[in-house]
Formats: sequence, C-alpha cells, structure tokens
Amino acid sequence: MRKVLVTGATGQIGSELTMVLRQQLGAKNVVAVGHSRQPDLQLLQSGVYRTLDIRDQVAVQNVVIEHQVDTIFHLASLLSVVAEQQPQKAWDINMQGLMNVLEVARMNHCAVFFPSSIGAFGLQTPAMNTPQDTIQRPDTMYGVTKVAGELLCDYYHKRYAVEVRGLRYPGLISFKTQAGGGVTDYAVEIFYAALQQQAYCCFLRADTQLDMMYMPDAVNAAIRLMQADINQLTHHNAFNITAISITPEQLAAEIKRHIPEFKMSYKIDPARQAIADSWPRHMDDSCARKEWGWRHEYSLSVMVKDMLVKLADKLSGDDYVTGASRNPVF
Ligand code: AKB
Repeated sequence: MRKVLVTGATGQIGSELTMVLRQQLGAKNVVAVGHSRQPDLQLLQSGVYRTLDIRDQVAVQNVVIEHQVDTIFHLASLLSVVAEQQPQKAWDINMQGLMNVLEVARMNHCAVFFPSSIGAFGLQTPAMNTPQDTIQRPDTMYGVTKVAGELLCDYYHKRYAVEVRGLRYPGLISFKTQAGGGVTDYAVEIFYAALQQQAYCCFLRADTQLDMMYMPDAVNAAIRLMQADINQLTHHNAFNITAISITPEQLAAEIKRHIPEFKMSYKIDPARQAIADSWPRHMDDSCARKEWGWRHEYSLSVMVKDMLVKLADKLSGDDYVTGASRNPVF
C-alpha cells in the first residue's frame, strides 16, 4: 500500500480515512475523489482532490493510471435510508460503482477495500452473536447491494486474484462529517442535538439495540485489515466487526451523565424502525479478532466523552453552540 485512492472521500468515513492515510503514507500518496458533497478545506489543501462520478469507469481508470495507484479504498455508496427512497439509483451507484472499481483494480493490479455493513443481514439472520458465516437475506436495497457487493468482491478475488478485503461495519459515530441517510444516523444526530438544544427526538424505539463504533476505530480497522498478513486470513472479505452494542436509551443515559439537562423523546419512524429491526443486535466479530488482530479502543463511555469534547469544540468554532450545553460536565 504505497499509492492510495479513496473514493467517497467527502463522506463520513472517507473524510477521516483520507486524512489518516495522508499522515501515514504522505499527503502526495493519497488521492481523494468525491462527487456530491463539497470537500472541506482540509481535504482540498492537504493533497490531490478530484470530483468524479464513480459510475464513470473511464474517469476512475484515468485517476488510477495518472497517480499510479496500487490500493483503492472504495467508500462511495448510498446508505440505507436514501437507498430505500431511490432503489434504482442505489443499485447504480453501489453496484456499478463497485464493478467499475473492481474492473479498474483488475486491469491495474490494485488491491481494494470494500465496506459492507450490518445492513447485509436480514430478519432470518440470528440477531444475537450474528456469526461470520450465516444466512444473509436482507430485504432493503441497501442490504441487497451490500450482499451482492460482498459476493462480487469474492468473485473478483477467486476469478482474477484481485486482492479485495472488506469489513461489515456497524453504525458509525463521528463528529467531523455528518452521516448521510442511514438508520444509525440517530447516534450522530443525538450529539448535535444534546449540545445545541439539550434535547433529542429519536426516530427509533428506545430499546432498539444495534452495533456501533467510533470513527477512529473504524478507520483503524480498514487500514489494519489492508496491512494484515495474507497468510493469516481465512476469510479476507466481509469481516464482522463491532465495538459497542447499544440502544438509544443507553446512549442517551451516557450523554446525560455529561449534560444533566439533556432530554430524550421518541417519535418512531416506521420505515426506519423496520430497517433497524431487520439488522443484527450484536455481531460476533471473533474471526476478525483471531485472523488479523482486530480490537476496538473506544468503549461507550470513552466514545461519548470524546465526541462531546470534539463536537463542542467544532460547533463553537462554527458559532453554533447555544445555551447550557456550552459547558458539558466531564
Ligand atoms: C446505515 O445506517 O445505513 C449505515 C450502516 C449501518 O451501514 N450506517
């Protein structure tokens, strides 16, 4: 991994992964491409940035050749809620985009990182301690593209020896870039609302347990997997990984320890609740732990404290913060 391309670089994972890779590999060795969101100044000024539609294979190929890329972190994708609103577009971006990346990787001998998701599972999957290898019959378009994506990656690995590795991410919590249209977005929105209004109205039921992870762990996992010794990997692709398995109620209680006046209410959105109910409550990630040494650093309490400090700092810089939450208790 010497010259890297990050697709979806303006998204929730991409915006942070790009900066960590630039620190580790040198800014000139990490090319970032995005499409619909504006890149922030840090992303623009720290290295090469290009606007590119992932559905355009020639454009992907040109960037890879121009910058002699050897590894592609392919993060461009529509998330679960948006994909359900626009299923045809989701198929186009998530599947045609992945196919383009795999084809370019095949022709240019690149390794590929592909993020799958808890969304790749469905109602028939065991919800507790979801095994690494188990039934996958999702009934959302997002899930369909994630399962098909996992299989397509396996196919390119077996048929063309493309070095494809991937993870099944849980919901991701981060302060830098807002998530964009997922069911687990509540776990990010809640922090903004807690700091700005000291109140949050959650669209999921209080007891909806889902796997979550803080972004530094998610970024670290992707890099670590791509650097793992191939001889140690039995699965190589679609590894279950998790860190924190929580409900909205538990997350609210932890936030309340720092912002005592914080109030949580609930107005269930049946569409998003139905998607959440079809996902695992807690994945078994022992294969990742055994095969390439995955371990998370951020527990619920450490993550919440860090989120509140960093987000308060960001919001005060942006002149957003109002009221009592200016001074959360740490
Ligand atoms: C979503 O909610 O769609 C994503 C995911 C869990 O893949 N965050």
